[in-house]
Amino acid sequence: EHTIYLKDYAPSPYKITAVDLDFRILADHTRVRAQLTVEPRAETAPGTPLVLDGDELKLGSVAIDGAPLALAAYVADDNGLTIVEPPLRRFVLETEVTLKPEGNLKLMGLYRSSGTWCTQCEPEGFRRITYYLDRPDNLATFKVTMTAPHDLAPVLLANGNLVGQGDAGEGMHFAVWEDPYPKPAYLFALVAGDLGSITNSFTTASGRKVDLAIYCEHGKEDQCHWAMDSLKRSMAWDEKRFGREYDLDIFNIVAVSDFNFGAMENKGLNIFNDKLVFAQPATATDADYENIERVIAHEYFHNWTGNRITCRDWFQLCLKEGLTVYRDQEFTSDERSRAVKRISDVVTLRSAQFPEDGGPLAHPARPDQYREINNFYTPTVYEKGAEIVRMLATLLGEAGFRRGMDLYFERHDGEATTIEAFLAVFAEANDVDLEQFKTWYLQAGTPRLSVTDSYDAASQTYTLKLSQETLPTPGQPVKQALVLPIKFGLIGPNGSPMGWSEVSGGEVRDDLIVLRDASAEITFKGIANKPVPSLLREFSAPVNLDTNLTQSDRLFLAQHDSDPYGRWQALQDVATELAVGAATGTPWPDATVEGLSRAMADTLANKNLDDAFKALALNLPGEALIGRAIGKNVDPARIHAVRDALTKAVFGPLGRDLLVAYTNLSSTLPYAPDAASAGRRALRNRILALLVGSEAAGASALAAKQYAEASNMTDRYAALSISGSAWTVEAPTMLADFRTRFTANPLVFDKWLMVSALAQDEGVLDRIKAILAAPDFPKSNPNRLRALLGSFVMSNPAQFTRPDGAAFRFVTDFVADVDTRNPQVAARVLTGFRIWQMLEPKRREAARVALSALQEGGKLSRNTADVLARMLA
Ligand code: BAL
Ligand code: ZN
Repeated sequence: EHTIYLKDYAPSPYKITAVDLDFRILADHTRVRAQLTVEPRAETAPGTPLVLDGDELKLGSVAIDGAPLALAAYVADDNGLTIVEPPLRRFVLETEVTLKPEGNLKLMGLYRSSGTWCTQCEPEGFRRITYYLDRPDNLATFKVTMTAPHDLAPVLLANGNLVGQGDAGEGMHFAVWEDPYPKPAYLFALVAGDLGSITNSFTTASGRKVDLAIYCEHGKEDQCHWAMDSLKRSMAWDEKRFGREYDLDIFNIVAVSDFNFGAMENKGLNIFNDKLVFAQPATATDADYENIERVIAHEYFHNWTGNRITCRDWFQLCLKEGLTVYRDQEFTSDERSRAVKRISDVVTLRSAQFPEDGGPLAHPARPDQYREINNFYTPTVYEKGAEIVRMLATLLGEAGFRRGMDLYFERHDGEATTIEAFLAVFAEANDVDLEQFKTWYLQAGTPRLSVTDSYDAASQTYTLKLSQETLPTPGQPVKQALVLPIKFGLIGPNGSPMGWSEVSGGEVRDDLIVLRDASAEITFKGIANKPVPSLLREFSAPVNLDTNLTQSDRLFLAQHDSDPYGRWQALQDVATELAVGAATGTPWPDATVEGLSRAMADTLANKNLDDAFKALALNLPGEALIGRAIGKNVDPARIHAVRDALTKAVFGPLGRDLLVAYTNLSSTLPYAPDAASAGRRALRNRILALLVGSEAAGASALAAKQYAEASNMTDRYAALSISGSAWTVEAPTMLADFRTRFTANPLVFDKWLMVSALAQDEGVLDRIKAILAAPDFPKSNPNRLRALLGSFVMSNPAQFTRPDGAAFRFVTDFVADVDTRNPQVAARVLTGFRIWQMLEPKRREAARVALSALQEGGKLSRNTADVLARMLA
């Protein structure tokens, strides 16, 4: 199988500078005529062929400067079109191809979703529309003419500005769009369909009025207002925080129901998975609202970090993705609670990225090879990529980071560039060396940071011994030391911060230790009492931290750390140690469980902590996280049982407090999506989960009551998922009710699918099979498939890994089937197996057998074959 290497990067011998596309869209096919202005590079030798990418295109004609090419002058095959001996001067290449968007179930290139024609071109979809240099370093201006039947497609949209439109006779009409900003083909988009819309406008800091519109299926316009509000706030925030203004007169968003990604940042025409647009209180949860806000912001922020400055090649994907995730995280932090956002992001990182980084699919944030680039839209590229940018901001400080960003925009606007160029602007703007820091982009694996402390009363000296280690990952047996920014504080016995008179042995700046070597020993002088260290505040580096802190030190931190993340982490650490012990044969000390229980009660009662924080704190680490803390020979069913038992032991004694708090948090106010209201609901629903989880008397009936009486989807869905997960006696009736209550809404159907997939009882697999086998199950829609299968493999470890291997076989059969329609969805679901080598022998063997059978079955897409090969390597 063909592997592509970063070291082989070379510019194309030709560049395409201008693109003129003419789409004739008909009910059963689309004809695309492309006029590409092509120029050889100065150094291109005569006779160098022009090799254009193409995938599943039906070629009609080829001409250069208006003259049809003889058959011998070009070769069209499965991979594209080669012009054997193009002129060594500027010329116009004209091609005509026919597409079948109606049968395009891969959802890459031009396809139809509920009748609407739309496109997805990142990373390599444009080659499914026309022959092209489908690589991000070719920047061209685009002019697009679309002609389509007026009745099927009254709305015709493409990138940039609308420069013409009119009647085209015979029931057809046309529109002409021009994008003045040169762009790579992956940012191309068009939409043609019968759509409704809402409109608004935004005036930029320099006074440019931008017309905003969100397009959607007729009848859903009412559900787009939150997305519009989020867009306007994003535009204002990017001006204020990064000095970035929008640069066209129009910004359009289109919601479609069949989409592989969450959304796509096409220049001036973002296309969204409709689940990330539609929100109204009766059908969307607080989490949906926050997600919509985040993704609207993310795609908008790409206009500068991604579109104005793009990637030279796909190895640099995290140049735009990691940076843009960092920017959207900062947006959410500014709009909502910074501490809550940080903790939530840490949870996501640990549950999605750490398992990737510690398993067979581990890869650097900037990979140096791939077989299928679609498989690299990963938590490592996105979330670890954002952590790397965050560490840069921590090391340089806010002002230093902004200086670097300003220089980045100034220097690289209009370019396709690299991680090296990105780091260079920060180094230059701050006069620092980032050579070692760059290793974060090149090295896979989650480092382990070990810290032990000691105190000498006689000399009033306190010492921290730090060391770091990163275990080998596929293809990288030897690891370098990384630059670790470690935010910290020392806390005195009375809970107050402690200072020191002198520090030596390492790089310490105020509240930041920077560890650059494999180890360091840092000594603080003038310390009158033994402190408790709060380490890695704000989770300032994406590492696994090991310390010599005792459980009572942690309980102390849970009470006294001024860093909310630190408090939250301390509670997590106490619980993790208890759960790991119990799952591996060390019964938990009752005193520690009681201590944790009291700490949880104090957290609940604390008037200085906000509800959203409490909702995160009053929770035990997830099963997957406990499994990773154990590390090998993992038995997920045992972990599930231990976690249930720990929930009862810790929260059972708090039953009365929890019930009182639950009642006090009730609200009769109409639903509002703001952070404070959402936090209140989050805490109340967390408490409900604890009551049900600790089997408090009447708890399952209380959940059923909340479900029945809920006035919004957040409360209804919480009650449903809590009951469904525990599979309470009321759960089946609630699920049946939910199904009929929302029959007409596919996005709510996804919630039903998710709850169905996450039930913790042994009947879950058979129910999933039955759901999938129903003749009307929409087997081509990515949202439906991810809701059912994605949730099951990623978030129901105990049932997915059942020891008889039945779930493994079911999932691999599913992957083989979906792979024939949509390889991206198939490959993504398959990544759920990434934990297989950590399992205990029986489950491990069952997983290996299922994976091997899938491989032996043959005929897999490149996407799925690539994941599978790495999984079994
Ligand atoms: N560029 C693909 C979708 C996203 O990350 O915004
Ligand atoms: Zn992105």
